[in-house]
Amino acid sequence: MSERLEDIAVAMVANGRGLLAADESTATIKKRFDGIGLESTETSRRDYREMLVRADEAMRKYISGVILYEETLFQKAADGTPLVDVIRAAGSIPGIKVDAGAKPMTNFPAETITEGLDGLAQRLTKYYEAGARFAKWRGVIAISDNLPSPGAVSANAHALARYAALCQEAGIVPIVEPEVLMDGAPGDHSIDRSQEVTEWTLRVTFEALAEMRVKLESMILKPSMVIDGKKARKASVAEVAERTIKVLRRTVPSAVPGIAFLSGGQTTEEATAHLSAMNATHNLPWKLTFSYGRALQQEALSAWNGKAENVAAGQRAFSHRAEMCSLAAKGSWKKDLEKAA
Ligand code: 5MM
Repeated sequence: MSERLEDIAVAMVANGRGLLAADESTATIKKRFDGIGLESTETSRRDYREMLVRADEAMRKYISGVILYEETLFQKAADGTPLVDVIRAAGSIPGIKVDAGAKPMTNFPAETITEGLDGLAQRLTKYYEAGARFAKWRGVIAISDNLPSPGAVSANAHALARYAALCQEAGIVPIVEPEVLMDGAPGDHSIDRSQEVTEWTLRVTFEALAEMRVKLESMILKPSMVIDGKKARKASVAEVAERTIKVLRRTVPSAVPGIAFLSGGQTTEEATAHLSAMNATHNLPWKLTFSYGRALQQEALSAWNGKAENVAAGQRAFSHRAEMCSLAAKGSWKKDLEKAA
Protein backbone atom coordinates (compact mmCIF):
# COMPACT_ATOMS: atom_id res chain seq x y z
CA MET A 1 0.00 0.00 0.00
CA SER A 2 1.36 3.39 -1.05
CA GLU A 3 2.16 5.83 1.77
CA ARG A 4 1.29 8.89 -0.34
CA LEU A 5 -1.61 10.69 1.26
CA GLU A 6 -3.51 11.14 -1.99
CA ASP A 7 -3.24 7.40 -2.72
CA ILE A 8 -4.50 6.50 0.75
CA ALA A 9 -7.45 8.89 0.32
CA VAL A 10 -8.32 7.32 -3.06
CA ALA A 11 -8.07 3.80 -1.57
CA MET A 12 -10.46 4.76 1.24
CA VAL A 13 -13.28 5.39 -1.23
CA ALA A 14 -12.42 2.99 -4.07
CA ASN A 15 -14.42 0.21 -5.73
CA GLY A 16 -17.62 0.28 -3.75
CA ARG A 17 -15.75 0.01 -0.46
CA GLY A 18 -16.36 2.29 2.51
CA LEU A 19 -15.50 2.94 6.11
CA LEU A 20 -16.64 1.27 9.31
CA ALA A 21 -17.00 3.92 12.03
CA ALA A 22 -16.22 1.91 15.16
CA ASP A 23 -14.90 4.91 17.07
CA GLU A 24 -17.63 5.24 19.69
CA SER A 25 -16.24 6.94 22.77
CA THR A 26 -16.51 5.02 26.04
CA ALA A 27 -19.77 6.80 26.95
CA THR A 28 -21.39 6.06 23.58
CA ILE A 29 -20.39 2.38 23.41
CA LYS A 30 -21.77 1.97 26.94
CA LYS A 31 -25.14 3.25 25.67
CA ARG A 32 -25.02 0.76 22.77
CA PHE A 33 -24.11 -2.12 25.11
CA ASP A 34 -26.86 -1.07 27.55
CA GLY A 35 -29.25 -1.78 24.68
CA ILE A 36 -28.26 -5.48 24.73
CA GLY A 37 -27.80 -5.65 28.51
CA LEU A 38 -24.02 -6.02 28.30
CA GLU A 39 -21.59 -4.40 30.72
CA SER A 40 -19.05 -2.16 28.95
CA THR A 41 -15.53 -3.16 30.02
CA GLU A 42 -12.20 -2.99 28.23
CA THR A 43 -12.59 -6.70 27.42
CA SER A 44 -16.21 -6.57 26.22
CA ARG A 45 -15.37 -3.57 24.00
CA ARG A 46 -12.39 -5.49 22.62
CA ASP A 47 -14.45 -8.64 22.03
CA TYR A 48 -17.11 -6.71 20.15
CA ARG A 49 -14.69 -4.84 17.94
CA GLU A 50 -12.61 -7.97 17.37
CA MET A 51 -15.79 -9.73 16.20
CA LEU A 52 -16.30 -6.98 13.61
CA VAL A 53 -12.75 -6.71 12.27
CA ARG A 54 -12.43 -10.50 12.04
CA ALA A 55 -15.49 -10.69 9.78
CA ASP A 56 -13.29 -11.69 6.89
CA GLU A 57 -15.75 -11.41 4.03
CA ALA A 58 -16.94 -7.96 5.04
CA MET A 59 -13.48 -6.64 5.67
CA ARG A 60 -11.87 -7.99 2.50
CA LYS A 61 -14.63 -7.09 0.08
CA TYR A 62 -16.49 -4.08 1.42
CA ILE A 63 -14.59 -2.22 4.16
CA SER A 64 -11.70 0.00 3.03
CA GLY A 65 -10.86 1.28 6.50
CA VAL A 66 -11.92 1.19 10.14
CA ILE A 67 -12.15 4.28 12.35
CA LEU A 68 -11.00 3.24 15.81
CA TYR A 69 -11.26 4.82 19.22
CA GLU A 70 -7.84 5.40 20.82
CA GLU A 71 -8.28 2.47 23.21
CA THR A 72 -8.83 0.05 20.30
CA LEU A 73 -5.82 1.29 18.32
CA PHE A 74 -3.57 -0.11 21.06
CA GLN A 75 -5.65 -3.19 21.93
CA LYS A 76 -4.75 -6.80 21.20
CA ALA A 77 -7.14 -9.51 20.02
CA ALA A 78 -7.83 -12.42 22.38
CA ASP A 79 -4.93 -14.36 20.77
CA GLY A 80 -2.49 -11.48 21.33
CA THR A 81 -2.46 -10.10 17.75
CA PRO A 82 -2.75 -6.30 17.70
CA LEU A 83 -6.17 -5.38 16.28
CA VAL A 84 -4.40 -3.03 13.88
CA ASP A 85 -2.63 -6.07 12.38
CA VAL A 86 -5.93 -7.93 12.06
CA ILE A 87 -7.33 -4.98 10.10
CA ARG A 88 -4.26 -4.68 7.89
CA ALA A 89 -4.19 -8.43 7.20
CA ALA A 90 -7.72 -8.13 5.82
CA GLY A 91 -6.52 -5.49 3.34
CA SER A 92 -8.20 -2.65 5.20
CA ILE A 93 -6.68 0.57 6.60
CA PRO A 94 -6.67 1.42 10.32
CA GLY A 95 -7.78 4.94 11.25
CA ILE A 96 -8.30 6.85 14.48
CA LYS A 97 -10.77 9.35 15.92
CA VAL A 98 -8.61 12.15 17.33
CA ASP A 99 -11.08 14.75 18.59
CA ALA A 100 -11.77 15.01 22.30
CA GLY A 101 -15.51 15.44 21.79
CA ALA A 102 -18.02 18.23 21.27
CA LYS A 103 -18.13 20.44 24.39
CA PRO A 104 -20.56 23.24 25.36
CA MET A 105 -19.41 26.44 23.65
CA THR A 106 -19.02 29.46 25.92
CA ASN A 107 -21.48 32.26 25.03
CA PHE A 108 -23.38 29.93 22.65
CA PRO A 109 -26.14 28.15 24.58
CA ALA A 110 -27.16 24.80 23.02
CA GLU A 111 -24.16 24.77 20.68
CA THR A 112 -20.87 22.92 20.88
CA ILE A 113 -17.27 23.29 19.83
CA THR A 114 -15.17 20.20 19.27
CA GLU A 115 -12.00 20.16 21.34
CA GLY A 116 -8.68 18.34 21.03
CA LEU A 117 -6.25 20.59 19.15
CA ASP A 118 -3.83 21.06 22.08
CA GLY A 119 -1.06 18.48 21.82
CA LEU A 120 -2.62 16.98 18.68
CA ALA A 121 0.64 17.09 16.68
CA GLN A 122 2.34 14.87 19.30
CA ARG A 123 -0.61 12.48 19.49
CA LEU A 124 -0.66 12.13 15.70
CA THR A 125 2.98 11.02 15.70
CA LYS A 126 2.09 8.33 18.25
CA TYR A 127 -0.95 7.21 16.23
CA TYR A 128 1.08 7.04 13.02
CA GLU A 129 3.64 4.80 14.75
CA ALA A 130 0.79 2.58 15.95
CA GLY A 131 -0.35 2.13 12.32
CA ALA A 132 -3.09 4.74 11.79
CA ARG A 133 -3.07 6.15 8.27
CA PHE A 134 -6.17 8.29 8.49
CA ALA A 135 -7.95 10.21 11.24
CA LYS A 136 -11.36 11.62 11.98
CA TRP A 137 -12.62 14.78 13.69
CA ARG A 138 -16.32 15.52 14.08
CA GLY A 139 -17.77 19.01 14.39
CA VAL A 140 -21.39 19.01 15.54
CA ILE A 141 -23.79 21.62 14.19
CA ALA A 142 -27.07 22.09 16.02
CA ILE A 143 -30.10 22.90 13.86
CA SER A 144 -33.43 24.63 14.59
CA ASP A 145 -35.20 27.75 13.33
CA ASN A 146 -32.57 29.89 15.12
CA LEU A 147 -29.52 27.64 15.12
CA PRO A 148 -26.74 27.31 14.21
CA SER A 149 -25.14 30.66 14.95
CA PRO A 150 -22.43 32.00 12.63
CA GLY A 151 -20.01 31.89 15.58
CA ALA A 152 -20.46 28.15 16.13
CA VAL A 153 -20.29 27.32 12.41
CA SER A 154 -17.05 29.23 11.94
CA ALA A 155 -15.39 28.01 15.18
CA ASN A 156 -16.10 24.37 14.25
CA ALA A 157 -14.91 24.91 10.67
CA HIS A 158 -11.71 26.51 11.93
CA ALA A 159 -11.02 23.59 14.30
CA LEU A 160 -11.67 21.07 11.50
CA ALA A 161 -9.25 22.89 9.22
CA ARG A 162 -6.51 23.17 11.87
CA TYR A 163 -6.90 19.46 12.61
CA ALA A 164 -6.76 18.57 8.90
CA ALA A 165 -3.55 20.55 8.38
CA LEU A 166 -1.88 18.85 11.37
CA CYS A 167 -2.90 15.40 10.08
CA GLN A 168 -1.43 15.99 6.64
CA GLU A 169 1.81 17.17 8.21
CA ALA A 170 1.94 13.91 10.20
CA GLY A 171 1.37 11.69 7.13
CA ILE A 172 -2.25 10.97 8.03
CA VAL A 173 -5.31 11.53 5.79
CA PRO A 174 -7.90 13.68 7.61
CA ILE A 175 -11.58 12.82 7.45
CA VAL A 176 -13.36 16.13 7.90
CA GLU A 177 -16.76 15.54 9.51
CA PRO A 178 -19.07 18.52 9.91
CA GLU A 179 -22.30 16.89 11.08
CA VAL A 180 -25.54 18.82 10.87
CA LEU A 181 -27.65 16.93 13.39
CA MET A 182 -30.69 15.00 12.29
CA ASP A 183 -31.52 13.50 15.67
CA GLY A 184 -30.48 16.31 18.00
CA ALA A 185 -33.00 18.53 19.86
CA PRO A 186 -35.56 19.61 18.84
CA GLY A 187 -35.19 17.42 15.71
CA ASP A 188 -38.33 18.68 13.99
CA HIS A 189 -36.66 20.79 11.28
CA SER A 190 -37.76 20.66 7.66
CA ILE A 191 -35.65 19.42 4.77
CA ASP A 192 -35.52 23.03 3.49
CA ARG A 193 -33.86 24.09 6.73
CA SER A 194 -31.47 21.11 6.55
CA GLN A 195 -30.48 22.09 3.01
CA GLU A 196 -29.85 25.71 4.00
CA VAL A 197 -27.77 24.84 7.08
CA THR A 198 -25.80 22.04 5.36
CA GLU A 199 -24.89 24.30 2.45
CA TRP A 200 -23.81 27.09 4.79
CA THR A 201 -21.77 24.72 6.98
CA LEU A 202 -19.96 23.11 4.03
CA ARG A 203 -19.23 26.46 2.42
CA VAL A 204 -17.68 27.84 5.62
CA THR A 205 -15.79 24.56 6.21
CA PHE A 206 -14.19 24.61 2.75
CA GLU A 207 -13.27 28.29 3.17
CA ALA A 208 -11.49 27.40 6.42
CA LEU A 209 -9.75 24.41 4.76
CA ALA A 210 -8.47 26.73 2.02
CA GLU A 211 -7.32 29.31 4.56
CA MET A 212 -5.37 26.64 6.47
CA ARG A 213 -3.85 25.42 3.16
CA VAL A 214 -5.21 21.90 3.49
CA LYS A 215 -4.53 19.78 0.41
CA LEU A 216 -7.95 18.80 -0.89
CA GLU A 217 -6.60 15.79 -2.82
CA SER A 218 -5.47 14.28 0.49
CA MET A 219 -8.64 14.45 2.56
CA ILE A 220 -12.06 12.82 2.72
CA LEU A 221 -15.27 14.68 3.58
CA LYS A 222 -17.73 12.99 5.94
CA PRO A 223 -20.95 14.99 5.81
CA SER A 224 -24.49 14.39 6.93
CA MET A 225 -27.16 14.06 4.26
CA VAL A 226 -29.73 16.77 3.58
CA ILE A 227 -32.65 15.25 5.44
CA ASP A 228 -35.56 16.39 7.58
CA GLY A 229 -35.23 16.03 11.37
CA LYS A 230 -35.86 12.71 13.04
CA LYS A 231 -39.19 13.91 14.45
CA ALA A 232 -40.32 15.26 11.06
CA ARG A 233 -39.18 12.51 8.66
CA LYS A 234 -41.24 12.48 5.51
CA ALA A 235 -38.97 13.38 2.58
CA SER A 236 -38.71 10.63 0.00
CA VAL A 237 -35.49 8.80 -0.84
CA ALA A 238 -35.32 10.64 -4.18
CA GLU A 239 -35.70 14.03 -2.51
CA VAL A 240 -32.98 13.40 0.09
CA ALA A 241 -30.63 12.18 -2.65
CA GLU A 242 -31.35 15.03 -5.04
CA ARG A 243 -31.01 17.79 -2.43
CA THR A 244 -27.84 16.29 -0.95
CA ILE A 245 -26.19 16.11 -4.37
CA LYS A 246 -27.27 19.68 -5.14
CA VAL A 247 -25.63 20.99 -1.96
CA LEU A 248 -22.46 18.95 -2.49
CA ARG A 249 -22.11 20.18 -6.08
CA ARG A 250 -22.40 23.76 -4.84
CA THR A 251 -19.84 23.46 -2.07
CA VAL A 252 -17.34 20.57 -2.44
CA PRO A 253 -14.45 21.13 -4.87
CA SER A 254 -13.86 18.33 -7.36
CA ALA A 255 -10.27 17.96 -6.10
CA VAL A 256 -11.67 16.11 -3.06
CA PRO A 257 -11.44 12.40 -4.00
CA GLY A 258 -14.34 11.15 -1.95
CA ILE A 259 -17.28 11.81 0.28
CA ALA A 260 -18.12 9.18 2.90
CA PHE A 261 -21.45 9.88 4.60
CA LEU A 262 -22.36 9.39 8.23
CA SER A 263 -25.74 7.79 8.94
CA GLY A 264 -26.71 10.17 11.75
CA GLY A 265 -29.58 8.16 13.24
CA GLN A 266 -31.20 7.07 9.96
CA THR A 267 -32.41 3.46 9.94
CA THR A 268 -30.00 1.05 8.30
CA GLU A 269 -32.25 0.72 5.28
CA GLU A 270 -32.77 4.47 4.87
CA ALA A 271 -29.03 5.12 4.98
CA THR A 272 -28.45 2.42 2.36
CA ALA A 273 -31.28 3.56 0.08
CA HIS A 274 -30.18 7.22 0.17
CA LEU A 275 -26.59 6.37 -0.71
CA SER A 276 -27.66 4.13 -3.56
CA ALA A 277 -30.00 6.77 -4.98
CA MET A 278 -27.22 9.36 -4.93
CA ASN A 279 -24.87 7.00 -6.73
CA ALA A 280 -27.40 6.53 -9.50
CA THR A 281 -26.65 10.16 -10.49
CA HIS A 282 -24.29 10.53 -13.43
CA ASN A 283 -21.07 12.51 -13.75
CA LEU A 284 -20.28 13.11 -10.11
CA PRO A 285 -16.80 14.54 -9.56
CA TRP A 286 -16.14 12.54 -6.37
CA LYS A 287 -16.76 8.99 -5.11
CA LEU A 288 -19.72 8.74 -2.76
CA THR A 289 -19.54 6.03 -0.13
CA PHE A 290 -20.35 5.23 3.48
CA SER A 291 -18.64 5.85 6.79
CA TYR A 292 -21.46 4.51 8.92
CA GLY A 293 -21.44 3.72 12.61
CA ARG A 294 -24.96 2.87 13.66
CA ALA A 295 -26.18 1.94 10.15
CA LEU A 296 -23.42 -0.66 9.78
CA GLN A 297 -23.36 -2.03 13.30
CA GLN A 298 -26.92 -2.17 14.62
CA GLU A 299 -27.82 -5.58 13.20
CA ALA A 300 -24.43 -7.08 14.04
CA LEU A 301 -24.65 -5.87 17.63
CA SER A 302 -28.10 -7.42 18.12
CA ALA A 303 -27.10 -10.72 16.48
CA TRP A 304 -23.94 -10.95 18.61
CA ASN A 305 -25.78 -9.93 21.77
CA GLY A 306 -22.58 -10.06 23.82
CA LYS A 307 -22.24 -13.86 23.60
CA ALA A 308 -19.20 -15.79 22.37
CA GLU A 309 -21.43 -18.42 20.76
CA ASN A 310 -23.00 -15.69 18.57
CA VAL A 311 -19.77 -14.40 17.02
CA ALA A 312 -20.46 -16.08 13.66
CA ALA A 313 -24.04 -14.74 13.61
CA GLY A 314 -22.80 -11.22 14.39
CA GLN A 315 -20.25 -11.47 11.60
CA ARG A 316 -22.88 -12.70 9.13
CA ALA A 317 -25.11 -9.76 10.01
CA PHE A 318 -22.21 -7.35 9.62
CA SER A 319 -21.15 -8.86 6.28
CA HIS A 320 -24.68 -8.61 4.94
CA ARG A 321 -24.98 -4.95 5.95
CA ALA A 322 -21.54 -4.14 4.55
CA GLU A 323 -22.46 -5.83 1.27
CA MET A 324 -25.69 -3.80 1.03
CA CYS A 325 -23.76 -0.58 1.70
CA SER A 326 -21.17 -1.56 -0.88
CA LEU A 327 -23.92 -2.08 -3.47
CA ALA A 328 -25.26 1.36 -2.50
CA ALA A 329 -21.81 2.85 -3.04
CA LYS A 330 -22.10 1.54 -6.62
CA GLY A 331 -25.71 2.68 -7.02
CA SER A 332 -27.02 -0.85 -7.36
CA TRP A 333 -28.74 -1.62 -4.04
CA LYS A 334 -32.35 -2.86 -4.29
CA LYS A 335 -34.81 -3.36 -1.46
CA ASP A 336 -35.48 -6.93 -2.64
CA LEU A 337 -31.91 -7.86 -1.78
CA GLU A 338 -32.69 -7.19 1.86
CA LYS A 339 -35.67 -9.51 1.74
CA ALA A 340 -33.72 -12.19 -0.09
CA ALA A 341 -31.15 -12.18 2.71
C1 5MM B 1 -19.51 5.82 15.87
O1 5MM B 1 -19.85 7.07 16.45
C2 5MM B 1 -18.84 8.07 16.33
C3 5MM B 1 -18.38 8.57 17.64
O2 5MM B 1 -19.36 9.12 18.40
P1 5MM B 1 -19.01 9.72 19.88
O3 5MM B 1 -17.66 10.34 19.83
O4 5MM B 1 -20.10 10.72 20.10
O5 5MM B 1 -19.06 8.58 20.82
C4 5MM B 1 -19.33 9.17 15.38
O6 5MM B 1 -18.46 10.25 15.27
C5 5MM B 1 -19.45 8.52 14.05
O7 5MM B 1 -18.18 8.20 13.55
C6 5MM B 1 -20.16 9.34 13.00
O8 5MM B 1 -21.07 10.26 13.51
C7 5MM B 1 -20.88 8.39 12.09
O9 5MM B 1 -21.65 7.50 12.86
P2 5MM B 1 -23.19 7.35 12.52
O10 5MM B 1 -23.70 6.46 13.62
O11 5MM B 1 -23.79 8.72 12.53
O12 5MM B 1 -23.20 6.70 11.16
